[in-house]
Amino acid sequence: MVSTITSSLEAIELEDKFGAHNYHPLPVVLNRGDGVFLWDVEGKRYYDFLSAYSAVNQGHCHPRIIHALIDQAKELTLTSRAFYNDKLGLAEKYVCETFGYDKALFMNSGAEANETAIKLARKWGYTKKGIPDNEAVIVAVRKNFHGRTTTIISASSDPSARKGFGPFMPGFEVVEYDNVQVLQEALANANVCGLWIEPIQGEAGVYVPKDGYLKAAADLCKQHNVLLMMDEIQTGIGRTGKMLASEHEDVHPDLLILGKALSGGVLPISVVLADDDIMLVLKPGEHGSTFGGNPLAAAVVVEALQVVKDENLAEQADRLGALFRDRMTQLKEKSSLITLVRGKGLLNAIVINDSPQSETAWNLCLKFAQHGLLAKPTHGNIIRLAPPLVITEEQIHECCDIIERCVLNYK
Ligand code: IF1
Repeated sequence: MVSTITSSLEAIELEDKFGAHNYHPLPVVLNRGDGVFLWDVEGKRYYDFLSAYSAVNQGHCHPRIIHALIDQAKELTLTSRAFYNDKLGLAEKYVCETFGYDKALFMNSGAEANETAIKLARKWGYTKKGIPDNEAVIVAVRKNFHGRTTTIISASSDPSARKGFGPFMPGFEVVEYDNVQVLQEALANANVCGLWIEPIQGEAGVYVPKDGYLKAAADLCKQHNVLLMMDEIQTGIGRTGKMLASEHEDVHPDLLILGKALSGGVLPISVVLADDDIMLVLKPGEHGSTFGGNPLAAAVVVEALQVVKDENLAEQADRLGALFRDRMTQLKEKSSLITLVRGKGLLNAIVINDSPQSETAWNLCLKFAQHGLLAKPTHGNIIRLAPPLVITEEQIHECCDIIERCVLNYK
């Protein structure tokens, strides 16, 4: 018999006893979400400044997306790809027309979409670029984050992502991010099939590369016949002030990798988009997944993206993001606690004036929570601040007031 949780402590104790300890959550137990707000078991309301790592750009439980979910759930949720269904083709057409590609391959998690992109780039390298079998190289960059599978962490430069999980997948060369010179050298290797980057490095602490880096990377890929594999799982779907962060530099990746807000945080949906000369290297039976392209996800993704367009969420992120960074920059001038403010659109971060090993950022996030705002440090002394894109100007100011009060009174 499943009972209900009546206190935060009870929930935390249950997870501690019966759940793997692969996370260190803030001591907040949530049971309701609506737009920019979350509530805990005791009924306290919070502004969500993490947005499930940019998966709820449309706001928690967006009525239109929930409606699409419920309507489809009553009809058909899963057929497997052994058969066709009447929703997948519509969703494929919708995302191809939205992002300007010939074909889409739906998966579930972001990691699966990145794994799909790796297989596509490699197979394209062998069949189209003439790379000798099993010698394809994908160039990745330091401080990347693309997921947690053993192949993906094989390209990670983060010891905590790799320690204890070897042996690793060969075929990755990791070079410095935001450095065009090293790209020139790395991409000149005839065995390189892909360059795998994020347009802004989220996990690394919202690291925005210098203007022109993405464009230079795209040009070098063209010059060396290398596929540009752009992981927009966190930066896409309006988060940085454009539908895709790549658009800030007019870059059109060869392989576009999306996830998270593709479903508005309602269920796991990811997708890889590419043109025919790349996507058609995959033949029937060579790739897929049980839930990939299921009709429930297909119905949700169309509505979730239409909400982003109808509510002009990318433009909203651009406008309110600038306002937010202005407020944070003013705060930085008033407090020695903040050394840097950076970001684009509503994907921002403040860097705390303390070592990455210090508890300062964590303690500050505990203070934020006490004052009704949820955020969490990434990499020790960096606090990512990323509300749902449906936040209003008035709410942005209210949240900046909360952050300011906590920072200026921090002891
Ligand atoms: C966790 C990080 C963020 C991503 C990019 C692929 C994936 C992610 C750019 C994989 C996922 C999530 C994973 C989540 C926390 C969060 C995260 F801290 F792990 F690194 F956002 F920065 N590419 N990021 O950001 O997508 O398989 O998770 O659907 O693992 O705790 P996924």
